[in-house]
Amino acid sequence: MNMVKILTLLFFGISTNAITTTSTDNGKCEEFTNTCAVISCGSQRSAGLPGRDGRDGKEGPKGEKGDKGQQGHRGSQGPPGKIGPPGAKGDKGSIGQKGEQGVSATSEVDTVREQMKVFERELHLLQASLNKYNKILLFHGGKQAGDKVFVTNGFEENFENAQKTCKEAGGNLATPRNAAENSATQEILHTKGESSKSFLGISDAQVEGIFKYLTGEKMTFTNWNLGEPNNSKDNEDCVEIQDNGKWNDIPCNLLRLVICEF
Ligand SMILES: *[C@@H]1O[C@H](CO)[C@@H](O)[C@H](O)[C@H]1NC(C)=O
Ligand SMILES: [Ca+2]
Repeated sequence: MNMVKILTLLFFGISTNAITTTSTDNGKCEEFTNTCAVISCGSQRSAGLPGRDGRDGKEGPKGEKGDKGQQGHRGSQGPPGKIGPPGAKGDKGSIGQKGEQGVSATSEVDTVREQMKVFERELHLLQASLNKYNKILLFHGGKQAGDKVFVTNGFEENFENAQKTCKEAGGNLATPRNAAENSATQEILHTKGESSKSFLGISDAQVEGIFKYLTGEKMTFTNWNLGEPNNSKDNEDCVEIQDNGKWNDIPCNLLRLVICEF
């Protein structure tokens, strides 16, 4: 075993010792150290002067790969990566709770139809009721003409009071606006006996000679007796209807049968 090899081994041992920390390697180092001491002692034979320092030996073979070092510190965070491709379509969600029942147009129409039927029935009952009271009224002396009904309370009053009575009853003083209405008024006079007379809702109190309805409207129908209106004694602003259906202007303070129209 030559010196170079021994030194190399020795160096290797020390190097190994410096790197490793295990107790097993420490034992190896002591072994090499002892070997070195024995050889050094054995070479002390000649008594000559010590020689010059030897030259450096050749570079030894490459050592074995060392053990893995300790893990390094964690690096700083890198830049964000590119946006990835869209993910696959997710699974279908579970079915939601059932909503409240809506009102269908069909059922609404049915409801309206039902209500119409109810209204129709009530309308028929109302019509029957009206017919009944109309019969009672006519039986009691009322006379109908179109949608008007003429009726008397059987009393005689002056023009002002007769008008008031009819208003309070919810009607008006009889005011025939056509032949049919005039006939209906006349018929009432017939039921009250001969030469019965009644005031009409007509007057020329505002402008002498120009008779108008009490509403102020122009007349649409007249049935004056021959020679009337004559404004006798310049005191005839009111009008009466006689049992022949003819009209005559008379003083407003006379008493006449009250006939109202409704
Ligand atoms: C005028 O009319 C009244 C009734 O209102 C009658 O009594 C009188 O005779 C009439 N006069 C004339 C001149 O026709
Ligand atoms: Ca007259």
